[in-house]
Amino acid sequence: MAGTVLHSSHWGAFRVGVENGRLTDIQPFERDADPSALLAGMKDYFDHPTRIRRPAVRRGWLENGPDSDTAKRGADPFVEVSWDEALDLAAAELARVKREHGNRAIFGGSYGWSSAGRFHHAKTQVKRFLNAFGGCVEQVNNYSFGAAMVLLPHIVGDNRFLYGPTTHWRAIAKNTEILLAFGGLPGRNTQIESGGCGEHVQKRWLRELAGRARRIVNVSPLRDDIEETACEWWPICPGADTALLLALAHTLLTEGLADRAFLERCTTGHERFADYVLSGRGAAGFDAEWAAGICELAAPDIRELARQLVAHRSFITLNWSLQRSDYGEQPYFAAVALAAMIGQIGLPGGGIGFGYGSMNGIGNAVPRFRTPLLPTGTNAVDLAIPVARVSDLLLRPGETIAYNGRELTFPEIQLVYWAGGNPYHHHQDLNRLQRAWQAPRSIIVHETHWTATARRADIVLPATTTLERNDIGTSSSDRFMIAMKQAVPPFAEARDDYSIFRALAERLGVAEAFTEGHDEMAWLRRLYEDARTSSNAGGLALPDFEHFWEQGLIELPATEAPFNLLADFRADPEGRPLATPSGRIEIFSATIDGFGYADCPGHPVWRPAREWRGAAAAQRYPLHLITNQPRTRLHGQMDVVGISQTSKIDGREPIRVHPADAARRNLKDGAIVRVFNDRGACLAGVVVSQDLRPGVVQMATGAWFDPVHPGVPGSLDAHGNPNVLTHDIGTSSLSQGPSALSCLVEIEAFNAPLPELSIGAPPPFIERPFREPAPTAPGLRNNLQRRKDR
Ligand SMILES: Nc1nc2c(c(=O)[nH]1)N[C@H]1C(S)=C(S)[C@@H](COP(=O)(O)OP(=O)(O)OC[C@H]3O[C@@H](n4cnc5c(=O)[nH]c(N)nc54)[C@H](O)[C@@H]3O)O[C@H]1N2
Ligand SMILES: Nc1nc2c(c(=O)[nH]1)N[C@H]1C(S)=C(S)[C@@H](COP(=O)(O)OP(=O)(O)OC[C@H]3O[C@@H](n4cnc5c(=O)[nH]c(N)nc54)[C@H](O)[C@@H]3O)O[C@H]1N2
Ligand SMILES: [Mo]
Repeated sequence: MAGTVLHSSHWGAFRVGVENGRLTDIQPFERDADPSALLAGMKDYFDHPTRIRRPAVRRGWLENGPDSDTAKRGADPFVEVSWDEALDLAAAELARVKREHGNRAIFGGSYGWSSAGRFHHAKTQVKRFLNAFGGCVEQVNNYSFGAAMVLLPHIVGDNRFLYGPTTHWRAIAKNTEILLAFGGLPGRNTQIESGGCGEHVQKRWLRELAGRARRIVNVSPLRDDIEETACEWWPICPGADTALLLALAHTLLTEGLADRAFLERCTTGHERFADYVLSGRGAAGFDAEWAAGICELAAPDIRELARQLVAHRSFITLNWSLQRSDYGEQPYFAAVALAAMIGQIGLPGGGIGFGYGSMNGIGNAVPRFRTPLLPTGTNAVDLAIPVARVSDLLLRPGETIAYNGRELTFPEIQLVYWAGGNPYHHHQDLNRLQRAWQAPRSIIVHETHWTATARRADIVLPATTTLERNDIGTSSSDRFMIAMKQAVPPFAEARDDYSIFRALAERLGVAEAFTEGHDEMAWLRRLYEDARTSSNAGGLALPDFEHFWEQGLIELPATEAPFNLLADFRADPEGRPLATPSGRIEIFSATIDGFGYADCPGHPVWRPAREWRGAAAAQRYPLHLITNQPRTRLHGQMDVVGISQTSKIDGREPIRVHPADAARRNLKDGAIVRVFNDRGACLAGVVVSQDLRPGVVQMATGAWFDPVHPGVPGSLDAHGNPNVLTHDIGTSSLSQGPSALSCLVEIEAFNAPLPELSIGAPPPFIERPFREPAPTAPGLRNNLQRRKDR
């Protein structure tokens, strides 16, 4: 039997060719005019040698359980076991930790993207399961816009700027004359939409805008952050954006161009910010000449741009990357202040937005509807850490950090549960994470593939991929809801996360709370019908589940009237106030000021990054490393196949280097280099490129972490995961977000024989009975190491 099955992924909808239950090919969804190149890798990824075939337990843990030598994670071989044995071990360990230490000793943050389906969304499943079991320490916020999502509610009342609806692309394409895009509008990134998408829209709008706009300015260290569209490139120094924003504000103030009427009606605290801009650093203030030196741009250009931003309809967008750096709150805070001074917030195609080059759906015109969502129940443990403080949590039990006006004390974690995320992809300073990872007694991971995280777990449970189960793919910023029908049977012994948790819940006596008696299809029906009922109440008529499932998709109408975020507020600030204390845009926030944080005061300020050109470390590490999103994969997913593999140089992740920086180090295109700083080192293959400013090097995230000596923190990563180099420091006390993009490195030719890569094959397995003696002195090294870290 042959046919195609409609399905979806974070990189778009697609059709799976199936013959006799076997996957034959993957084709883009016919309605998508600009499908993602990532689809091409899926077929090989599905049954790649790194797929996890059977449940597996790390040898040391199988022998010694929670008393094992945790320093052996990543080094020990694995033992494949039956599902029953694996589930019994996992359930017994969960029960032990709960009994001996309470649920506060279980960390179930489990951050990560897993797959597009809303039911089998692994992180949500973990949460639901652990909540049914009595709760766990959770993670809040995200790596994407962790600083922005804590800051923005204080200054504009909520997170509509991030979660939408945001100003429509249509409004921008039809009205905007000057588009100032910090971090550009990389089409590479807008391949992706969380929850999937039926159509990729950004390129079309950008093209339409380019046909009529006066100026599109790509303010970015990388020229190709805008591609295929005529634009100006302002090759700003990384981390300098706040300086440029303050200088633009300075010109508006000194030339009398700020919109006083808007500031008076719609904002509070603008006088304090104006004082800071004009006299916060002596008589000259934060003027264009000062900023020109910091940003390495020309002062007259900055002044002229400021004048044009008020003279014409202008829109400022900052990509999320800008706040994923030291004091990442500041460029966002300063941009809101500048946009308020320009006075076009709420006008058609005017004002400010974020992330138009970060994700496909930003600015997409979609009617409001409720997306299906698996309820997670309530967590009886009242502690959640900001997501990027994971190593701190594990390394510093008993210590307290400041966070958004509160104090959080880290408990001692005994057990880590992770499904659907890859901390050895996403976290910064992986050598520090490796030390932190030794602290818990037990680590349980569900994975589809032998990622670096799966290789560092004690119990590994093989999960199905999305192709092997039924689900619903949808995002609130895409017009298509996709019935993701199972295309092929589960690979080897893989099970879906829901079935795994159901089996554990049965063993632990919480099956009823977890399943509510539903199987997969019953859940899909219920989630869909719940969402449909609320969407229908909102005026959108969705078909019932049977029709949806049979049709295979729902296409919502495009919203015709272009939406401008905060237009209602602008029209009537008294009647339609923001949810801030003043009801207005808070250019000075008394709330933030009241927290008393030197690293994030009450109004926007200039703070050079901790890791910055002028800093002492820059003597030894003169290159600024940008670790942006990969064109060739989603994070770590599909790194071992497809265009990700063909992009590698001698198997190593590419690093782009400016010709001047390459020449100074005598490096040719294709050379293998060691990229290093005090935190770590990895190999990479040089691509000499004019598309980045001198002094900046760029490596995408996502190469699977492959240290030469697994289990030994500090060992050279042979493959090119740049998170061995990035630092693990919160953006500020306000949001404690990740600050990956502030990072200095040096590179040098690597002339030694190239170390072999191990990541393309499964880890070593061993069979019982073991012939060599068991590892001695369990836990000893681990405890010594922990003491050293405190
Ligand atoms: N240096 C640096 N680091 C960064 C960033 C950066 O800009 N610079 N960006 C950060 C950002 S914004 C993000 S969002 C994170 C992303 O970090 P992650 O979301 O952790 O990265 P992924 O590789 O997508 O990890 C998802 C994992 O889920 C697995 N998976 C897929 N489907 C299933 C399933 O059904 N069940 C189970 N159990 N597992 C499944 C995949 O195999 C994959 O390993 O990275 C962050 N890290
Ligand atoms: N293909 C692909 N697309 C993705 C993802 C993926 O893994 N693969 N991940 C998705 C996810 S989870 C997220 S959160 C978004 C993230 O979206 P973003 O955070 O916007 O993405 P980045 O690629 O990190 O950054 C965009 C650009 O910002 C520029 N930039 C970096 N630092 C600075 C700076 O200091 N100043 C200025 N002006 N520019 C700077 C870099 O040149 C970079 O190319 O991307 C999504 N899109
Ligand atoms: Mo993200």
